[in-house]
Amino acid sequence: MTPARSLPHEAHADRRTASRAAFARARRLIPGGVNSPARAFGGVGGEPIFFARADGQRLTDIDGTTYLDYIGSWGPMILGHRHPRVVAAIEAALQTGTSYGAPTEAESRLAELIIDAVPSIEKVRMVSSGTEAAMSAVRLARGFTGRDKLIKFAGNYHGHADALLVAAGSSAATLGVPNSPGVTAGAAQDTIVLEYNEPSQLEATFRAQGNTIAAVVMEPVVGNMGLVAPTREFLETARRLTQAHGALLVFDEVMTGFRLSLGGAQQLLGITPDLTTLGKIVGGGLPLGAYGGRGDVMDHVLPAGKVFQAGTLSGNPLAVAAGTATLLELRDHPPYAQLERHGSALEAGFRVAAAAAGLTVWIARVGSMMTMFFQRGDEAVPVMGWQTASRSDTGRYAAFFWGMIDRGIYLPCSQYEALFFSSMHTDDDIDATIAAAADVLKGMARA
Ligand code: KE4
Repeated sequence: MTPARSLPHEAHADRRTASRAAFARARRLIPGGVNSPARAFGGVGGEPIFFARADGQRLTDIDGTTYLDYIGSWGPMILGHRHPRVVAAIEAALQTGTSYGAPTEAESRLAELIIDAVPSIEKVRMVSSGTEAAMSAVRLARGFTGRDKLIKFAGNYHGHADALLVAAGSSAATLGVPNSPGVTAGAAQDTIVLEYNEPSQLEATFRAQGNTIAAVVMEPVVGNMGLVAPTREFLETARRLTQAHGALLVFDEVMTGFRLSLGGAQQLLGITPDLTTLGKIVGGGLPLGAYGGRGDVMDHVLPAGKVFQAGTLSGNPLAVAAGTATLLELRDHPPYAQLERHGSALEAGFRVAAAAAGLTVWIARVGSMMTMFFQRGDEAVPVMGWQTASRSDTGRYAAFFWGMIDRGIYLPCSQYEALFFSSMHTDDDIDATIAAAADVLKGMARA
């Protein structure tokens, strides 16, 4: 993988003097100057941009430049930033307290909305992040089945719990640490990593050791190696084998939940897992994750059962208020038809622009999640898993990223992430994004 840092694409850095100074200060205080590596621009070279505010579909950096936002905080901001209904809900919750460490009715109200929306969820437990949700779901699957082994897929990212930080995607892949130092052999020994969209590998693994497997954990639509859609056969094989061998099927819908439909990828694809993890949108941009599923499984969670999981700020009133307002807005005014229309236009526009520039790309999209993979050959190769995703031309992606930054479009700072857009993006925004992409790609063709 070409380290993008060696390919200086960051033109017009002089426009971002305040960001550069802020980054220099932050690096003295915070490892790498960021509180999450995905923000470090490691996948595109150059220095991260510091932001001052966000409004609707736009971000404004501390140098005063405004961008069309195609990250949306890595997924949560499906309604755009500072949606009036979400802001009002947070302000109202603020009037009565920020954290009680005791149950509130608002948590039951949000639980009802989640259970009503997500087909697999009969009971749900709230936590503070997607990582916590995935970590807890794995512990629950192991506690429920009494088994140790876990199957995950290369390029899938489920947060940074040790057992799941093996061949991980997202910033682990971007920064070349899919198997992080500090994850001990003991912690990873029960994690089996297979290739996504390879049903034969699932068949062989279950044939060999099906009675030792507690769970298959997967992104039902992958965002963390760039966007990779599942084949029907792959999904149905995972569902069939877990059922047949007494293992649990866990869909990690932290990214896809409430984004691909109100019921997430599982509703869109018609496959019901045993457990589902949630994050991002469910908290409306505040720290909230959740895991839920079959009632007979969830009743093993302490204090109903014996599988331990706890959290001081789990079900935090402000995050619950933001998540509730977000899910109510998505239920009352579903944006999915508009998101599909805009996604289809963006995909077609990027495809035409890349072809006109003579650049080889593979574009994958589901709803409002999309990735344009830059490839080296003359013929586009379908990206079906990490083996093909990891052959992407990350240097070309970096050039595209910086060209779009210079035109006021903020894309994910890695080839191995999906872009997201919101219900606040307009037809004009989509058209302007396509025009900017055509301009950048044409320039890249000449380079
Ligand atoms: P958090 O712990 O970051 O809330 O959720 C972890 C997680 C779990 N599962 C999936 C499918 C996810 O996409 C994530 C987090 N996604 C990354 C972006 N690809 C978050 C950005 C970051 O790490 O800063």
